[in-house]
Amino acid sequence: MRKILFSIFLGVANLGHAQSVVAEHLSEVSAQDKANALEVVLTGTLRRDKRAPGKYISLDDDFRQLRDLCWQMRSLDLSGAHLDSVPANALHSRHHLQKVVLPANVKHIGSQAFFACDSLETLVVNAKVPPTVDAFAFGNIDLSKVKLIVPKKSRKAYKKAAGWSAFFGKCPNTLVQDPGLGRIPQAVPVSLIPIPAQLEELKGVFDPTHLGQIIDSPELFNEHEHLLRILQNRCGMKSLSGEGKARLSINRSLPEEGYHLRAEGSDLTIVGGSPKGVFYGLMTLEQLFYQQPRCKAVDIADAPRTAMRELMVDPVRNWLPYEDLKDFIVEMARYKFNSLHIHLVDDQAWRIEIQAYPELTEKASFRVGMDDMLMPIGGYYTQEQMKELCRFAAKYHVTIIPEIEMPGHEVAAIHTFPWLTCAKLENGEVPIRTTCGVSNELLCPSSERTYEFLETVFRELAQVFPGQYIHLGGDEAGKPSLDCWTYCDRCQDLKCEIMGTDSLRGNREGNWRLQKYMFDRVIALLRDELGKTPMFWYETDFVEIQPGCIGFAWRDGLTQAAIDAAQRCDAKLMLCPGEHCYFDYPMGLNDMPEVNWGMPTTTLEQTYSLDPAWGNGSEFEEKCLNGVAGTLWSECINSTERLYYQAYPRALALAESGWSPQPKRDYSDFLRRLAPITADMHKRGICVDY
Ligand code: TNX
Repeated sequence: MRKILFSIFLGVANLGHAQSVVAEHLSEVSAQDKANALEVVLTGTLRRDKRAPGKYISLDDDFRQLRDLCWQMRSLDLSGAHLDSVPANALHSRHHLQKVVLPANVKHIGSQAFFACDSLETLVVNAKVPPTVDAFAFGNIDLSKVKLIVPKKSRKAYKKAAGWSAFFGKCPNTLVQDPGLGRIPQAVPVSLIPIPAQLEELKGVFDPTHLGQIIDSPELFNEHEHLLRILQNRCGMKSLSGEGKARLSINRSLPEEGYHLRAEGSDLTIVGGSPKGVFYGLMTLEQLFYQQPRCKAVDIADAPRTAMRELMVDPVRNWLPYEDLKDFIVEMARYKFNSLHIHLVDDQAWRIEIQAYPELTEKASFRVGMDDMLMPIGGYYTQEQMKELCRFAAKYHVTIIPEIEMPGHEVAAIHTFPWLTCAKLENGEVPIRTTCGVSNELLCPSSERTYEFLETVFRELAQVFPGQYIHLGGDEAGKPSLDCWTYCDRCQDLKCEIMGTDSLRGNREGNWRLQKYMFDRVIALLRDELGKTPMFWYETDFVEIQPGCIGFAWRDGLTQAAIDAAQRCDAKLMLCPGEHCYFDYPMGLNDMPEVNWGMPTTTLEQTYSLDPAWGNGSEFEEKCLNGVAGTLWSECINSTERLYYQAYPRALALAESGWSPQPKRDYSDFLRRLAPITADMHKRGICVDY
């Protein structure tokens, strides 16, 4: 049964007529009506899909549809529906939601069910007995602004019930029924992530409130500021008036990112191999204060196992506002990540201003829809913003790595300039892609105009991003791969010329030589002329990793093949194997289930178990291993809150895998140290669950 009650025009989204929808189940409602719905009334026995391993596509889950498809919903009335439980993450980060009515039979509210529903004004719960409430169900909402309406005779019971009292202003909105995480132990053992190479707990405590002076050099101006910030935020110190001394200094004989920290009595000393090292000492210091402003006295000697610890974000498939990137940097730096890789273009959008080609962002930075989520997704970063972001990130010793894909995952550019491809296009154009997956239209390697385009783009990019690295993509160029070029005579001529034989003309075999040709030309520009280090997603067809470049081992099951290539070529490799490092995959079945391409799951333990040397021993590690990366592809990450939810706590496990010596690592000890750190994240409004 389904009725459309009324329609009103919705200017904001420009999607036509918004509606009030009444239905038993949302699967009865058309995609467009779901996208337009401002008011939703459901009357059926609400379904929560239970997915079997290997089955990921869900169309029937009422809660997922409410959360992700009714993206404009202001009001949700479930008073006539049957449901025992509002599942975990049911309405996670739905910022428009103002009013919710829950039925009389509801008994339980899952963790993060209403996380960051920060426009919520009225919550009506018709259950006489207060439902049990899991951790952070109403996290990141100012509950004093929410009117809770419950059956008259039950008001007292709600006032007393765990998880509900905060609505009555009785206690702050902290964790309730916390399933183990976030509980702060009394004895306060030292809990650091990543675990330092050497940690000695000394007798007594370190009491920063007795500090009176910071002794350092002008070179450490930035670190000085960080120390003041930490003392103020963590220890409530507005000024330093005690007798203790904080000494920050550099000793170049230490590893560049290494540091020695001693905190005892009223004195603090941090010696770093460079300002970076001092900064990491300060990040350790801040974690020592997470649980209380006085901590155990410690002596720590620390340095990273791998040079690059990276997280990758994808503002293409879903948009990530510029300001949110800054917050993300602050958070990752706490765990000693030093690189943020931004995937700036793909089939679904072009997200960076290129002054020579304003059409790219004019035509390809806005679309409606990501798979079945019919919402407007738009935005791009100006060059000024990116320059500012790099300056900001530098204060946290984070390098920004921009990525422009080639020759595949480039539909946004080809949509703007169809001459970039040699694929046969219907009506001479290709639409912006609105679904996940792989497109067959590739940049044409045999056209000089392609190189003019790439050169212009990369020259501008090199001016905007001062960092050492530029990522060139290189993954998944069509299915079957590189076939677009099989039907281009000019490409086949070029291939035959490169190979010195006609034997593979008209055959897909050997087309990878064209990809190498294209990469070699761009690498020559970036590496030889602009002094950059090019990076790319390694595909086994490449066979080679060119000198001075860095490959990324990403495909499930093909890590050893990438390692073999790196060793063969004496090249550097980043490890981000899907099995451990793809944080876009859910941590467990049914955790944030989505319509997607069939994602597997990656548990926290699986991430933790990553050995960056992949069992290849010290020779590979010393010569070829550049670092580790965690990816946050955003086909299913449709809010910034969700980005954090996917990233953490797995990024903490990855941080430790990339930083700490293997013999120091132990999963159960990691879990112990994780509790106070996630508790701190909760306090700061970041939801993590595991
Ligand atoms: C594969 S990983 C891709 C991305 C997708 C991702 C989804 C890689 C280099 N390419 O285009 O977003 O899978 O997990």
